[in-house]
Amino acid sequence: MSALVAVALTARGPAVEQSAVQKPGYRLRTVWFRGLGAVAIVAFVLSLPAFPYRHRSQAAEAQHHPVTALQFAFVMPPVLPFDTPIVLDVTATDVNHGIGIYDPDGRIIAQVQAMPGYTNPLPVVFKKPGQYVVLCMEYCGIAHHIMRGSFEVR
Ligand SMILES: [Cu+2]
Repeated sequence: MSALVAVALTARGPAVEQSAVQKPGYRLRTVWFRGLGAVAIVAFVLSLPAFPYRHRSQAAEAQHHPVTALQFAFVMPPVLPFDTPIVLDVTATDVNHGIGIYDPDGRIIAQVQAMPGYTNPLPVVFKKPGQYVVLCMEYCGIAHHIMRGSFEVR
């Protein structure tokens, strides 16, 4: 609010020709655009190592574990192996769901859609032992918000 008042007070005075503000305005816009572009590129490069699907090439020889989503639960193994390339074969029995896997620190490490009539392979390597939480990532019905699962990695 105070910023609006400050702008209103400093904007008083005689009108200025557009040509007087156009060139500095375009220059400011160009600098702003290039700055945002640089920030976006740096953020992209810095976040690449955290990309969760880098183990896809290991999927061929990995163990496969079935995961089924249904209103409003996940059916999956209670224990999964630590530091081993595995593939979760994710499907659904009723409607579309999303499966989001959170590590013991609460960070999401992988997600994929769970769709009826289709098995979505999700290659993953669990780098921390402990209790993982699975949350539905797509609104799937009245009890979507309580749809959660868990498994242990050891
Ligand atoms: Cu849901």
